[in-house]
Amino acid sequence: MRIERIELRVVEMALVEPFETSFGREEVRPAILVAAMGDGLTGWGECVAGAGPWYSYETIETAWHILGDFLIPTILDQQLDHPEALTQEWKRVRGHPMAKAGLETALWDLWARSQNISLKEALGGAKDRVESGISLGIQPSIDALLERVEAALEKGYRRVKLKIKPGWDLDIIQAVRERFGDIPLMADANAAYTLNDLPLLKTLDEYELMMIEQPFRYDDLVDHAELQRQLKTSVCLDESVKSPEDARQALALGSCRIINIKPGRVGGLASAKRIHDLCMEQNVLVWCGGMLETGIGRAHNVALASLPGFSLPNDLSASERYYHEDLVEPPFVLEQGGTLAVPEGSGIGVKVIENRLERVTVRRTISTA
Ligand code: OSB
Ligand code: MG
Repeated sequence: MRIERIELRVVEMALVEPFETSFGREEVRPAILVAAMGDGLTGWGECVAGAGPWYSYETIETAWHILGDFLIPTILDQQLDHPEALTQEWKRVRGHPMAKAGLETALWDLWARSQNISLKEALGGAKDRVESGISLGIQPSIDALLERVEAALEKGYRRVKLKIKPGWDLDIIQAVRERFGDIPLMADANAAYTLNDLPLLKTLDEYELMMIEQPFRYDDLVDHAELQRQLKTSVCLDESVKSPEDARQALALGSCRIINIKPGRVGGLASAKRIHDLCMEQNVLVWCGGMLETGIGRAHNVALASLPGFSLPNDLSASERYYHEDLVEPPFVLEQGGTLAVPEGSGIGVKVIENRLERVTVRRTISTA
């Protein structure tokens, strides 16, 4: 198939409730949605760059620029091969994994549709349902947090992740353990600590967390390795792993025992799959992270999480946990045993609701061959 047309749009999605992490607070989630077209088919992708360079250096503006000026021109009017060939071609563009992933995921969807297979099948997925965890942001008070945890457990979420930062860490973990006992619990620091906090981080061992996610700087591997040597609790990397090469180095250094794989952060599904394969070979556990995606990005993540190595609950919650109205039909719902069903239809297996999409679109551009 020849790629005839690519549409980019910025959407702004109001979150059901504000999401606060150690790096900031979001009430509206912007995203770039990518539609790649050819042969009468459309493939959808989502770029997870944020409004500002807080989680990583990429933003909506940098991704718009890299997509429009460098990535789209390499594929427009070209024959669509298997999407795994793209990663090689895009090596020339240094960094910008979120921009790459936005387009790469759209091409996976388009390619799977052209083969009339599901994305799950295209990726080599095995599971029909994936385990759902929930990520709870920093709350105004401990009581507010305890309420959120209770509601999440009642809904059936398989594990709870608490966002932490200095001053919102030991007390809240202790409070949650006291109230809810030995539920599957973990913490995510989004790079808020340094090796100077080692004494505090060591006291976390008492609380038997499943893991602590990205305690140190957004690109650190060396200090995380030192921490992992000193902690009983498993270290999980998020921000620091932006490519399969980063993952290989993290494993070589012993920087973590677990990796949170986000296709959006690592340049797309092909890289995500390579990290999964590498971790499986070396007995490092993986799960699929999230970036508050709309149903489009969520569908990609759910298909990825159906691969056999995703053995821990994922940051893949129901659509209603993020948005009052998701952009896809059917929305993702929490089902039996705290799981999401992996769509079986062609490509991402969910339908984009065009009129909702129009309502949240704030910018748009079309490139044609
Ligand atoms: O660090 O995993 C993170 C959301 C935005 C940016 C970074 C992170 C997160 C989450 C939410 O934790 C995960 C989700 O999409 O449910
Ligand atoms: Mg994280």
